[in-house]
Amino acid sequence: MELWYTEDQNNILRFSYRVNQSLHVEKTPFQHLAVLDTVGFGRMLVLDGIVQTTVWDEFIYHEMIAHVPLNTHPNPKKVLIIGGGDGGTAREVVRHPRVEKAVMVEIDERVVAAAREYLPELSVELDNPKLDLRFTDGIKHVAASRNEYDVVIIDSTDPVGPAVGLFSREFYSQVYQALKEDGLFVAQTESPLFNTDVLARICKDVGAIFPVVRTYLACVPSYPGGLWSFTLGSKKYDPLEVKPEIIPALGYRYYNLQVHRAAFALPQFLKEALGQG
Ligand code: AAT
Repeated sequence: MELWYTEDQNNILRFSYRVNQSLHVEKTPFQHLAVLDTVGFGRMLVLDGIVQTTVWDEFIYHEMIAHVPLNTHPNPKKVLIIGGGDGGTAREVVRHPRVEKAVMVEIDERVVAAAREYLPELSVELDNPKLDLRFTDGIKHVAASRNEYDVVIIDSTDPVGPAVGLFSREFYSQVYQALKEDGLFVAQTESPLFNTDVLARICKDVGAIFPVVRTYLACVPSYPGGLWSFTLGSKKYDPLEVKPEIIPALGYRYYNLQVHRAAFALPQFLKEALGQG
């Protein structure tokens, strides 16, 4: 008998994965958590019925959410990661040679525990001495930080439940204050096709606070529609002016100089919806 897991991507679309077995299911204080072993995508982390990452395509999302901002800032010594409980973003951040310290603030300790047990490819660097892992609400942590970080990476769930506040204008203002005078941040900002309105609202809010706002895209097959967006807000550095000589040779699987630049090319409907480019 074939087992299938079906994700309701939104109210008009369902996506099904063929599954070998369910490895872990629990209700945490914050969300429903499952780890599935799929046939085509390898192990998969599911929170509240939404696929968060899979071993097969995680490199695309994690390299793009980490290395675009890290190579836009010439000296990203101190980095804050919000969310990212699977460890994929932290893995990319700590391997960047100019990062000296990374603080990771995840609200749900159980996501990290599940990643440590079932997703070793992602959680591999969670005990790296550069990383300071804390379990609390990212909103609280940011509100208590002033002029502290070079780069902030918001690797959050969709804007429902505990992540709603991570997509608010007030939060982006707090991120501005938590950054140093030449700091920058990036956030995963949903599907450019299915959530164009959300993305446009985010760009407007970020643009009201940061002098530089740029959205970039990558293909993440396990997210609704495949095409995914990230939005970068910066006090000084423009990601389009990336300096090739500062990109460290890290054995990337997706990211490189050409991808960095090309990711900011926006289709016409998005240029118009976001007022960019
Ligand atoms: N690396 C890709 C995986 C994620 S998971 C996002 C994480 O954000 C989850 O572990 C969740 O517990 C955490 N989180 C949610 N809200 C908060 C908060 N307020 N503070 C700190 N951590 C939080 C991202 C997947 C993107 C999916 C796109 N569809």
